[in-house]
Amino acid sequence: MEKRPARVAAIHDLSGFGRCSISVILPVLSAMGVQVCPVLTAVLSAHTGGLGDVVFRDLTDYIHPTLEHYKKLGIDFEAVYSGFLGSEEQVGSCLEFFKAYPNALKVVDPVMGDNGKAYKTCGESLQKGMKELVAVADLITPNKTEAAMLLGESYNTSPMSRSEARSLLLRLSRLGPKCVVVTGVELASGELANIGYDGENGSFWYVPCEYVPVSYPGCGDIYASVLTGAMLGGASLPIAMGKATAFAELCVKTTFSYGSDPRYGVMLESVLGSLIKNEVSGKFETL
Ligand code: PXL
Repeated sequence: MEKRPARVAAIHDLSGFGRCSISVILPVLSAMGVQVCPVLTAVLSAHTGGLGDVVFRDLTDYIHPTLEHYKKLGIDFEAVYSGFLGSEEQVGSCLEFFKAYPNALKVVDPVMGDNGKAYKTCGESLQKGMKELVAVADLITPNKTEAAMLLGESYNTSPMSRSEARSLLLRLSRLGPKCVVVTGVELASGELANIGYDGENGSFWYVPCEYVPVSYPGCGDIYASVLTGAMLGGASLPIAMGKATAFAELCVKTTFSYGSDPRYGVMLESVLGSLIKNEVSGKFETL
């Protein structure tokens, strides 16, 4: 059998400035010893979070022929991981990718919005398409806004009890995915946490995170990448969640300490070494 690092087809955009999507996914997964093959959905001069008029080039017609090329090469992937899509037509191409590699871990980060609002690139038909991807996924990683959008529920800012948090995870798992992680959930206890459900054994998990009063783009991408890398390395869902939370927290706290413009993203370069040395591990509890 061929011996090599795990390989991921990462279906995301490349945003040149602002440290999100492939610009962070590639270094994070490489640092964890995972090979990333970027399958670009769009190329942007910068992310869409407040940096003015971005240059946007859609790559919808690039994804299907890329898959055909990989099939012809006979290469395999241990994971197929989708994120920011540039158009609703790209949903069909992602479904083709998932179908072409049935043994791969199917990770869907349904990038659609934040803070109760859809990103301006994510209209209703793309939101509908994301549900089709979620339905075939093994693991999904919505934030609270995206969870509400997937469920067709209104965005609720009030803190959740633990049983409401479990119910949210279960409702999402009924859309199809085996494992569900929701990031950035405020609990009635006053804690901010990432919460998870593993449908393999029906377990619920809770990883508290320290509150930092700034929000940076790309943190969801960093979190989902560490989660994917850890799962590919054989970690259980709660261990992977603990590691992903700890690393995202390190990125946020380091950046916050410099007081840099939040739109520029987190200072990944300063902390990547700890991921390479495998020094990052976190805590978890049952939910
Ligand atoms: O991190 C999510 C993301 C990915 N890609 C683009 C974005 C964003 C969030 O704003 O604008 C282009």
